[in-house]
Amino acid sequence: MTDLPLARNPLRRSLLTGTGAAIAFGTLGPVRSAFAQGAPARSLPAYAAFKDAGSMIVHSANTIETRRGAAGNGALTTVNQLYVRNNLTPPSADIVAKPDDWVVQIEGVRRPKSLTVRELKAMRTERVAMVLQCSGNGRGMFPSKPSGTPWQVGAAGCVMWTGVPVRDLVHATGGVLPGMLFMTGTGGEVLPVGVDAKSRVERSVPAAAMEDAVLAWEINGQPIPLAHGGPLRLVVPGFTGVNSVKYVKKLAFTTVESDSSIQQTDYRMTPSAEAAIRPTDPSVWQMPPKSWINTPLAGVAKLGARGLLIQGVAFAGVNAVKQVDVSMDGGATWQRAALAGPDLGRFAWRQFELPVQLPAGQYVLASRVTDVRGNVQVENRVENKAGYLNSSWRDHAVAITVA
Ligand SMILES: Nc1nc2c(c(=O)[nH]1)N[C@H]1C(S)=C(S)[C@@H](COP(=O)(O)O)O[C@H]1N2
Ligand SMILES: [Mo]
Repeated sequence: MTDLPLARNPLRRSLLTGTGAAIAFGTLGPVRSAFAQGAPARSLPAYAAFKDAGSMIVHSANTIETRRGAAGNGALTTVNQLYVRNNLTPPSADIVAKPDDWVVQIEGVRRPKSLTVRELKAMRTERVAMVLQCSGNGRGMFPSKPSGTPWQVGAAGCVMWTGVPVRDLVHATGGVLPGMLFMTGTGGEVLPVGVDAKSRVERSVPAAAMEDAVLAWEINGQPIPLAHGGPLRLVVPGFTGVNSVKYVKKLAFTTVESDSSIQQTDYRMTPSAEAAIRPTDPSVWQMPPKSWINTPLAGVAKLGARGLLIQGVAFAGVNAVKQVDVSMDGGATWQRAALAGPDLGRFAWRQFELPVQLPAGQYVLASRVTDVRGNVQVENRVENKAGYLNSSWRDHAVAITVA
């Protein structure tokens, strides 16, 4: 019903699928909330058809999350189980047909340069494992029901990227010019004629993030598929997903933040009471410490001969995980869990596990991570208008019954 005005405008309908875009067209008024989650879709869209359908929740053609627990407790998330989020309709698949021909411009350095992926591949490569998490992951747990996709825990995964360290590129191009405070990546979506250029996906992060950032062409050892930003993606470890710009066509060091809507009027921690997201509110950049349990899930838990093995994942943005504590009584008391599996570096998540024996009864299982700097996962979500950065251990707790 509320969809009608959009149906009359095929351009908007096909191009714009996210909250950022909705804000760019701030005149949409009452259609915004229906629009913000994209066109309803039950099956995987063609560009993400390779996903493991049984593991995914298809919110819309451009918002697809991993079901809680579906990806198990592996160190890395397989590409066919990794969530997908596009703010605009992705570019044509033609761009990944000849990935080595893709060109990226480097600007804001002493010797600005255009480089093909082929040329990048001839440079020193680096691998980085990192959590890719949408800023809105956990939005579905906000009782305030902010508009936008109601993600649970599955707009997140941990993947390994291979590419050229941005600091090497900066070195090769003569260094960053003085006064450049930000690193700005521009996505390769082609905006149809007449669409405001502010709708482009262009994100700025503090320039210091270049020390960890990579221009990547591989994800988990395979060429990056279109769905995840191939042929080339800027990845900014420790920062929320929106900062890792897909199909990156320009990497610029800039004096100011991008004037794009996705930078200025979206992805900011605006207090809930405000009417609109304001460019002065803090941008969603580094991820706060967060963990959640993947087994058991809420419901009746079956105990094995050795009791119950509580398992989950924990990460802390740019900082390594120090410890994870697990509660079985909704946070009244805590026990230290063991960190399991390989340590893939400070930007990756760690698996944690705790074997427990539980008499029949009801339990509320929660996990709480502490990073090496002493930052502790928050008990309660930080309320904000758009429902970003929900890291609350309370919201992520699972109620189980042991029969
Ligand atoms: N070019 C481009 N980059 C983008 C986006 C986009 O729409 N276009 N979406 C961002 C957002 S909001 C997220 S959460 C991640 C999602 O990455 P994924 O689809 O590979 O999981 O990509 C980010 N990079
Ligand atoms: Mo996102």
